[in-house]
Amino acid sequence: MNRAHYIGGTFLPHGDDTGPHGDDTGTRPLINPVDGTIRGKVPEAGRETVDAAVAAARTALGGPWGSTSAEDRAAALRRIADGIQARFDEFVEAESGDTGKPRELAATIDIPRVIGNFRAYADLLYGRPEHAYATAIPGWSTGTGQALNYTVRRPLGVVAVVSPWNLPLLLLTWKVAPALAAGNTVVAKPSEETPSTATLLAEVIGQADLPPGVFNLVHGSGVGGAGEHLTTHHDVDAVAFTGASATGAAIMRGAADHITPVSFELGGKNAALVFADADIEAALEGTLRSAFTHSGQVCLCTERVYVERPVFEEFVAALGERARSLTGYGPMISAAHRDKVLSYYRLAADEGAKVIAGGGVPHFEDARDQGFYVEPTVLAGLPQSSRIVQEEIFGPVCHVAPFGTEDEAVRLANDSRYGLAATVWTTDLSRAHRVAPRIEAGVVWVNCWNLRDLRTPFGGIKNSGIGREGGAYSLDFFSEPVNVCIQI
Ligand code: NAD
Ligand code: 6OD
Repeated sequence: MNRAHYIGGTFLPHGDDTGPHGDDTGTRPLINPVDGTIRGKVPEAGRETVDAAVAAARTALGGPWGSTSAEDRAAALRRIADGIQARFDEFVEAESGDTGKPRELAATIDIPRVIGNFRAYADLLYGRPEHAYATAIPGWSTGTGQALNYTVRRPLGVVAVVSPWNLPLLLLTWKVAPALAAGNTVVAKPSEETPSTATLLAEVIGQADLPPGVFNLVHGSGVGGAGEHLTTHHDVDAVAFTGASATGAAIMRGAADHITPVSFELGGKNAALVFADADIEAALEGTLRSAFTHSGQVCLCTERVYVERPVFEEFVAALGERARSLTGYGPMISAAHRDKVLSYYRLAADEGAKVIAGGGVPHFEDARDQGFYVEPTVLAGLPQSSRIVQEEIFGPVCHVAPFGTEDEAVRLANDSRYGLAATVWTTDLSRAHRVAPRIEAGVVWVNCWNLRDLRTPFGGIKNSGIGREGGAYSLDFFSEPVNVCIQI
């Protein structure tokens, strides 16, 4: 597969045959996290390549795309969704190949959601209300009678989309679809670790009859690379970013020079609160899923579990047993990320944590032993101030601690610099309603986890993000209201 930049409706030649494009800085190897082998190459866009992509997006804004109706754009999004659906298996293969996630996960979550993102925004365009206000002319103004105000929304312009490696195309299209729906043009930069499905998307868009330059793709790394060139670019009108909080802070500093609006979905250290009145079986299965899906490499994964004292010992023992029996899980994305996660496992041991399950590296006696696997791990016994309890690890690990009262549970959940998501397990309806709104997080699930309705607001507070995406929230971010006032 040729993972090339896609600019102005054309894939640029790169790498093997032709050498780097423009001032590209060569290629980097793409590593298979399952067995450590090299599975391809990714070009590293230099500044000229990023400039060319932004220029193509700017030109496309002034072309036919700039005057498309919502109906035309909805039809374009549906053609993209159909194009992905037609190549479903190829997308699954590429997503699973880049990330190492089990094919089943890519086939049941990632790629269906990618298609869902395009379809959802095609549908949502029709539900957009337009506002009009009849205004009485005040005495001090000239003229008499009334004025009519109406508010139209216009696209922001050229939008930069920068996305991470964990749910590569799901998170990229979660921004690309509403950005296009609102009439913007896009320059996307996927993670350098997972460029394949974004490249397939460019192929699909190339066949979906969108004007050239409406969607552009550049590959490359972040700091000092394509990501930084793009997000600091003077001709980019908005940056939509998902990734680590520290990266968000760096992007925000760069965006400040041009007062570029940003939408950020950042890190998390998500809490689950398990009350003694919960359906314990459901809470156990839910916590297992929320801690270990995609080996903990989902920003919404639970890394802190607080359990009410009367059921604490029983819960910890059962969660440990279930974590030990997990099979078929995927690796960490890279050797570097595996080493980071293992450094937290070592820190936990050094700090005297009780290792209830895992804590090391699994042995498979096959090629996976050269891959980047770590064991699903359950820890207990550390104080709330421990780095294990405070820092995002982004691996298959959770720490379980007891609580005594509802107030204490809420206090512990909120004792974090992050505020992305939380889960509450209780059968007491009043308690659920009391507790959920007190939790400092953008999303609170009660007796479930990661149930997503694409119309609902999604995002974090504190270090977990700025703004909300989803449904009308995304369409609001990706467009600007303009008020027109006519005296009548
Ligand atoms: P990352 O921040 O390292 O990289 C994300 C993207 O940003 C990549 O494309 C990268 O090349 C680019 N990038 C890095 N530095 C940059 C810079 N200075 N300027 C511009 N671009 C830059 O994140 P990651 O390691 O790919 O992903 C894991 C992180 O993402 C975790 O912290 C996780 O919590 C977070 N995440 C958050 C959400 C959410 O919805 N809140 C979703 C998924 C992942
Ligand atoms: O489901 C979504 O829309 C979403 N933004 C999920 C984020 C997952 C983070 O890894």
